Amino acid sequence: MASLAVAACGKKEEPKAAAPAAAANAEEKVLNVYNWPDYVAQDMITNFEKETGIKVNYQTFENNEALQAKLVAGNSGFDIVVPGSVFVKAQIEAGLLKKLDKSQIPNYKNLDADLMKKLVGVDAGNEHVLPWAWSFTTVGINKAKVAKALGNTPMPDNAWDLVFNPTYTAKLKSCGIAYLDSPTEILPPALHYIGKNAYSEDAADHKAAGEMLAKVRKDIRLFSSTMIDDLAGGKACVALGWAGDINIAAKRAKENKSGQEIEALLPKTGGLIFFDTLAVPADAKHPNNAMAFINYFLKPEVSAALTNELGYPTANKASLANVEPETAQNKAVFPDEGNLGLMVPPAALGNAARESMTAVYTSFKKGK
Ligand code: SPD
Repeated sequence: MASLAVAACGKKEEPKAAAPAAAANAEEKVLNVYNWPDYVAQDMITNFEKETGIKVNYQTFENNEALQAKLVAGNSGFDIVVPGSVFVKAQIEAGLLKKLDKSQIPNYKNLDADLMKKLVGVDAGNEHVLPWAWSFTTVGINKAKVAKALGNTPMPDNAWDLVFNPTYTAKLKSCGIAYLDSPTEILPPALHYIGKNAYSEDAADHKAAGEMLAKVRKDIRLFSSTMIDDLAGGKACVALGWAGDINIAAKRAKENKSGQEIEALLPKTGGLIFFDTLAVPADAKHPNNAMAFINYFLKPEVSAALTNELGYPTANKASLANVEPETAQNKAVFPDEGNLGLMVPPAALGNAARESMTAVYTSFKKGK
């Protein structure tokens, strides 16, 4: 009665309070998602469609550079994209991402506040993005093949030597070394290996990393966008890749009963932590559906399924109870405090630094 009386007096407070839901209903029931390959739990999309009636169109991209090009071109048509933390700051500064409407994301409270602090450097106030998953860039190996190719040479103390030190790469080229195919995936670990800031914006540092890389170029078999298959299928015995994808390859090799054991190593000098983040392009046509998707993803059991099935750690603290013990105890999924302390935290790269890295990477890849 009281609310009817207020409405009869012509006051607008109550309709305003109901605005987000009304807006969500007004959008056509469509959501266009652009994510990395092998990065969603099996039933997540169908379950979201069933629960919300929103039809999801799902496409994938292979590296941050490809996503960046789509966002910069504009009118991508995507409502949800998943940029790596290294690109987020520049994307926010260029006005490419919308602020999240947290009033439509009640499950936002499930996120781990400590991990969210790690993103503040790329997204001040955590206003635009939140983690889909995180992991670290490292070296992955097929244990038996690497042992055979190294022969009498023992495994190095520092796992990065397997991909950057010619003494090791010369031996491992026989079973195949694969690098990720992207300047911003290769230059940061190369800089870290030569003792520079992994996210240095100094072109002279990039040049020095390029000189180190040139010495191993002849030993690199693949620049891979299909690292999981390349490792699990035997095209490569060593990978400079993401721990999460190496974990997937390990699982696949086991399921295929290949007898091959694949492992993501924890380098003594540390891997490079990254976050892949959920974001909404500034020109998204279905931002309310995007918020519904984010809120759905943040349900504990939904976030945990990504970690259980794919070996990428979740930043959803409330979901940790749903993570299977074997996955929770796997240090290649959730590194312990000691290892985390050694790792390079996520950071941003500006446009000029990325251009300089691209120039160095392109010459390295061409072998010139
Ligand atoms: N299979 C999922 C791959 C996601 C990798 N994103 C990594 C970005 C690191 N900079």
